[in-house]
Amino acid sequence: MAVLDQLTSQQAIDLENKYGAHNYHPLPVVLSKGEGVYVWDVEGKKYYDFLSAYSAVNQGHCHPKIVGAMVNQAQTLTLTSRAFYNDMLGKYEKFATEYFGFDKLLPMNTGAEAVETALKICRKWAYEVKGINENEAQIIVCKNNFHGRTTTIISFSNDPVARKNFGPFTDGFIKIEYNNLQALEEALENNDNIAGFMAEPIQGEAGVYVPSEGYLAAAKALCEKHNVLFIADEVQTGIARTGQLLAVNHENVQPDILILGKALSGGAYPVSAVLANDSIMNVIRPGNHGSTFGGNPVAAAVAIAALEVVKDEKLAENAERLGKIFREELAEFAKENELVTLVRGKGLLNAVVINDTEDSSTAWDICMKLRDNGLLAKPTHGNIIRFAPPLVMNEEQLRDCINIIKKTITEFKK
Ligand code: IF1
Repeated sequence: MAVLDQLTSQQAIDLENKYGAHNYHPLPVVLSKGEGVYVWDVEGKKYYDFLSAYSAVNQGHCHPKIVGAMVNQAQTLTLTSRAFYNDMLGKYEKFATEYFGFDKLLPMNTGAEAVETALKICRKWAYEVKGINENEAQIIVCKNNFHGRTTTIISFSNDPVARKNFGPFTDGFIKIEYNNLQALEEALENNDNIAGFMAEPIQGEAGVYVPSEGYLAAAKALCEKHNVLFIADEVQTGIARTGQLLAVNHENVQPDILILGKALSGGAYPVSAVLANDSIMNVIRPGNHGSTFGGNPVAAAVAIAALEVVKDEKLAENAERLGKIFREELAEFAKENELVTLVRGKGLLNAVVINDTEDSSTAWDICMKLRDNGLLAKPTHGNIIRFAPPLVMNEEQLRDCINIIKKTITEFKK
C-alpha cells in the first residue's frame, strides 16, 4: 500500500490502531472531506458535523476566505521564528487587540499553551506588580475544569483519567466549586497570596455547565476588590460560539487576561493567543517566554481572515438565534421523551443530558445511531451529549438536524 493510497474506513481505523498512540477513543467514522456544516467519510457518506472539532470550526469546514489566506501566505513565507520580525505579526496583533479591546497580544499555537502562558503572566504580575513573595502565588481554579492536557494544567484537574500516573504535579492552585460566589469570596478573603482566578465562562467538557446569570460579573468584581486577576479561558466558548463574540460579553465582563484558541483560526491551523493590557502584559520581557511557531505569518494571516469571517457573516447573531430554536425544540421534546432529561447551553454550545447513569453506554450508543442517520456528535462525560455545529449553519439545516436528533432518540432502543 503506497502511503497516499485511498483507504476504506476500516483500513484507516486499522492503521491508526496499529501505528498510532491510543490516546483517543473516536466514534468509528473516518472523515476525508469537509465543507461548511458538512463532512464526508471515505465511502462518500455525508454528515452534519455537530461537534465542530470541539468548537474549532465555528466558521465552517474549509471556509474559502480562511483557506485562501492560508494558501496565499503559505506560498509566500511560512515561518521566520521570532528571532526576526515578519511583516504579518504586527498587523495581526494590531487587528486582534483592537478587535477584542486589549493593549497587547502574546501569540501561541494551542489552547493549552495559551493557558500556560496566561498562568505564567499572572504569576509574574503577582510578584512584580502586586508584590506577593516569590514562589508563593496561588491561582484559584474551578472544580471540573478543562483547560488542556499539560502537566501543570492537569495538576489542577480533578479528572482521574487525565491525572493518574502523570505526577508529580505543579503546586500553587486552589480549587473551588464552579458557579459558587461564596466559595470564591472565602478563597479570596484572608489570603494575600492570590494572584488570579481562572475560569471557563461555560464549563464545556464538564458537560456545558452555564453558570447563574451574573456569576461572571460578580466574580470579576470580587477579583477587583481583592486585586486579583480574572482570567477567562474562552478557548471553547469564544469566537461567537455562545451567541456573543465572547461568552463574557453576555455579562459585559472584560477579563484581565483573555485566552483564545480553536476557532481563532477557524480550525484551519493551530492558533492561540493571550490578550491583556500593558499594566499586566508588560511584565513579560525578552527571554521570558516564547515558541518556535508562536506568531508565525501563516497563523497571523489565518487568524485575521477567521476573525473577519465572524463579523462579516454575523456568526454570533446566528448562533444566538439558532441556539434558541435548538433549546426550545429539544426542551419540548424532553417533555415527551423519557430518554432526554434536559437541554442546556448558550448560543450554539449546547448539551442534552440523557436519562441514564454516567457509566452507561446509552449516550455513546445514541451517538452511533446519530452517525447512521447522518449527524456526528459525541458524548462529553458519560450521559451528556454535546451539540455544537458550525456557526454558519442556517435555520433549514438546523431544523433538519433537530429532526434527525428527535427521530434517532425516539427510535432508540437500549
Ligand atoms: C482533548 C475536551 C473540549 C478547552 C478549554 C483549553 C483547551 C481546551 C476550555 C486546550 C481544549 C479540547 C481538547 C481535546 C477535546 C476538547 C475538549 F473534551 F477535552 F475538554 F473542547 F471540551 N481550554 N479542548 O476546551 O486547548 O490545547 O486542545 O488546543 O484534549 O481531548 P488545546
